[in-house]
Amino acid sequence: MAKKASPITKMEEASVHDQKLRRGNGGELHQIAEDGHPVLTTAQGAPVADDQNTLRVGARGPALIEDFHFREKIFHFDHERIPERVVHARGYGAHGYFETYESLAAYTRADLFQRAGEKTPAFVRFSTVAGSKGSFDLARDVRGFAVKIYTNEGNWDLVGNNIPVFFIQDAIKFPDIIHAVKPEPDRGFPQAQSAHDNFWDFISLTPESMHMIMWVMSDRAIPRSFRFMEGFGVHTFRFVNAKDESTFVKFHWKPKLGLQSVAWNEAVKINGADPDFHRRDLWQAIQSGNFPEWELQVQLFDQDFADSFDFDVLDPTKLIPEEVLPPKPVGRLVLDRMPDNFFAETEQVAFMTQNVPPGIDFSNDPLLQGRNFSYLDTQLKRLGSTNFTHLPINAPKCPFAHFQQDGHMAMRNPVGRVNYQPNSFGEGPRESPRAGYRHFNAQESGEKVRLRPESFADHYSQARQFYISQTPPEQRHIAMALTFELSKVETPVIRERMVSHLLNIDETLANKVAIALGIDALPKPAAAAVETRQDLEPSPALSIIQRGPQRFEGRKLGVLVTDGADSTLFQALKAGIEKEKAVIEVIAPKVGGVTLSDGKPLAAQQMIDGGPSVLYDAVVVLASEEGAGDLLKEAAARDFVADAFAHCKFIGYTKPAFPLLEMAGAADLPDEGTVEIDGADAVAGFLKGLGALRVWAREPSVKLP
Ligand code: HDD
Repeated sequence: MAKKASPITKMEEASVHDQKLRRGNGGELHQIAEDGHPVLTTAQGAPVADDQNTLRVGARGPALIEDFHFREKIFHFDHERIPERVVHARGYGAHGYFETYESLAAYTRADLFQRAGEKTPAFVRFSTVAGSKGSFDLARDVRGFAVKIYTNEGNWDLVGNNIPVFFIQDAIKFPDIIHAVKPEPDRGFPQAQSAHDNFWDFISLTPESMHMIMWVMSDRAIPRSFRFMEGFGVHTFRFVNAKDESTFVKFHWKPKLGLQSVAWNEAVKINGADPDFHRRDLWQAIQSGNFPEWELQVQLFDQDFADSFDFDVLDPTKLIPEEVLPPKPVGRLVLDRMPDNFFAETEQVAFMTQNVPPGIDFSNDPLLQGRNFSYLDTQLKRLGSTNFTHLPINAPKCPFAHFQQDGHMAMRNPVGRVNYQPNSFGEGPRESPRAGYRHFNAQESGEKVRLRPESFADHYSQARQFYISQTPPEQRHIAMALTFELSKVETPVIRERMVSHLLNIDETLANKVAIALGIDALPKPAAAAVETRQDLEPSPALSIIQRGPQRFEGRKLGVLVTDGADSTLFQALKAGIEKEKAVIEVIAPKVGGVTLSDGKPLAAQQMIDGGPSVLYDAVVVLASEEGAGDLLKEAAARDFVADAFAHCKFIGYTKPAFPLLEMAGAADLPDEGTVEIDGADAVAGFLKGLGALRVWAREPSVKLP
C-alpha cells in the first residue's frame, strides 16, 4: 500500500533532486528501485530486497523464523477476510448524489430536503439476500437497495429492498426465516436458492409471508439489472417538521430506465455464462458515463388516512397502492462513480436503519424497531471494532464532535485534556436542544405484552391484489415459479400446505400449481383469521410489464456476425442503437472478429462460446451466404437463437441466417419479434419494435402453461 502523503522535508526534496526518491500520484515519496519502480517495502516501511524466496539455511534447508518479511506478509494475508454479512452478503456498490427537487420544509426539517437543487453525496449498495459473497447474481431472491446519504446533519441510511413488503411482521422471526432460506445445516446446500424444503416449510407455516411470496415468485425476484428495478423503504416512517408535527411517509425509488426482468430459464443460464452479470452491468454503465438514476417518491399521509384502511400501516407485510395514494416525486438519485476499492467501500460500508437525521423518525412497525437493534450489533461483529465509523465510507461528511474514544484501530483521536462534559474548561462540544435530534413526541401507553395486533391479521387480501394486478404473462410466471420451487420440495405435506394458502389467494392459480405438482385432490383452503377481500381493485403499478420503459435505452443488442456480413446493415444497426443510448456488442465465431462485406475488419467483444444470447436484451444474426453455413455447424450459434426465441426476445436476421433459425426451432412460428433485416428500412423497423423488450405473446408456444 502506498505511504500517505506527509509534509516533505528539505532533505527529502534534495533526494528527489538526486533521483533517490520519487513522488507517487498522491504526492507521497518512494525510494526508486533499479528498474525505476517504487521500492517494495514491508508494512513497517523497511525496503525489501527479495520477495521471491523465504530466508532459509542453505538453498535446500529449513526456513528461518527471523524472516520478518515473510511472516508479516503471510500474517496479513491470513487475516484478509472479514466475516461476510449474515444476510445480503453478495452486493455491489456505487457512489453518487441525491438532488432535491423542492423544499419539503412543510413536512420535514431534514436538512437535505430544504433547498431545491441541492446535491447531497450518497453511496448505494445493491445485494441479493440468501447467497454467500461468492454466489451468482441471478438467484431468485429479493434484492437489497441500501442507500446512505451523507447529509449536513448526519448520515441517513434508507436500508430497503426492491420489494415493498416483507416476509414477517415481527423482527423476532428474522433469524428463523433466514435460517430456513440459507443452506440446510446438515448438508450445506442449496446455495443462494429458496427452492428447498426448509424454506417452504417455514413459509407454509407462516401465513403472514404470503403477500411477499407473491412478489418473490414474480419476475421482481429476477431483475435484468440493478438499474431496472425499484427500491422501497418498506416501513412506514415519519417526517417531522420544525414545529414538531409528524406526517407518515413511505419511500419509493423509481428507476428512470423503467422496470425489466428476465425469464427464469434465462436467469439459470446467465448464472453459468456470467455469474457477475449484475455487477458487470452496473460497472459498465457507470464507467461508460451512462449514470443510472432513480427518482425518490414519497407517499405522505396522516393518522386519519391510515385509519381509513382495514390493514395497519405499521404492518410491513402491507403496502398502500399507488393508485390510492399517488407518490410525490421529491428528488433524484444518480450513481456516477465506482468505488476505488471494493473492500474498503462496498464490503466495509455499514448500513444501519437507526441512522436518521433530524426530521426523519421511526414508526412503531415492530420489524423496524427490531432492525434498529440488529444493524449496530452486526457491524461490530463484521468490522471488528466500535470504530467502524472512522472508516471513510462510514464517516459522516458533515462536521462531528463527540467524546467517544479509544478502542481497536481508533483513527481519529481526541487532542487536548478534556474528554467529558460538562467541564470547567469551556472546551468540547455541547448538546443543543435547538439543533439536536428530537424524537417525535408520540403518546404511548399500554400493558407490557407479547401480542400481535388484530389489525395485522389479514394475510391474503393484498397477496390476491398483487396477483390480480399482473398481466397474463406475469401471472403465468408466478405459477411457473411456484411450481418450480415446490417441485424441489421433497416433503409432500409442505407442497400441499402451500396449495392450501394459494386457494385463499386465487383459485385458478392454486389449481394450476396443484395440477403441475401432480396433486390430484385439492387440500382445503388454509384456515384464515380474516377472509380474503375480493373487492380490492387491481393496482397496475404492481406490474413490471405495465411499468416497462417502452424504449431500448440502457439495454444491450448482441449481433452475431460472420465474415462477409453486410457492412451497411451493421453500420445502420450501430447508428440506430447508439441513437437510442443503448449498447451494441459484436459476437463472432472466432476470437478477434470478422471481415465485413466492405473488406474492413470488425472487432468482436465476444466469441460465440462466451457470448450467449442470454447476455443481451435483443439479438441479430448478421450472416453472409458463406458465413451462415459455418454457423449451422456450431451448436453455440444454434443455442444463441433458440434461447433468444424461447426467452421471447426480438430476433433480427439476414436471409442467409434463416436456416439457423429453422435449426433452432425459431422459424416455424414467426411473430412480430422475428424480423428479417434486408435493408435500412427493415433495420429501422426492427429497432423501433425493441422498446417492447419482449414478445410475451410468443411464450405460450414455447413453454407449457
Ligand atoms: Fe436487513 C442487512 C434490508 C429486515 C438484519 N438488510 C440488510 C441489507 C439490506 C437489508 C438491503 C444489506 C445492507 C448492505 O448492503 O450492507 N432488512 C432489509 C429490509 C428488511 C430487513 C428491507 C425488512 C423490511 N434485517 C431485517 C430484520 C433484521 C435485519 C428484521 C433483524 C432483526 N439486515 C440485518 C442485519 C444485516 C442486514 C443482520 C446484515 C448485514 C448488515 O445488516 O449490515 O443486521
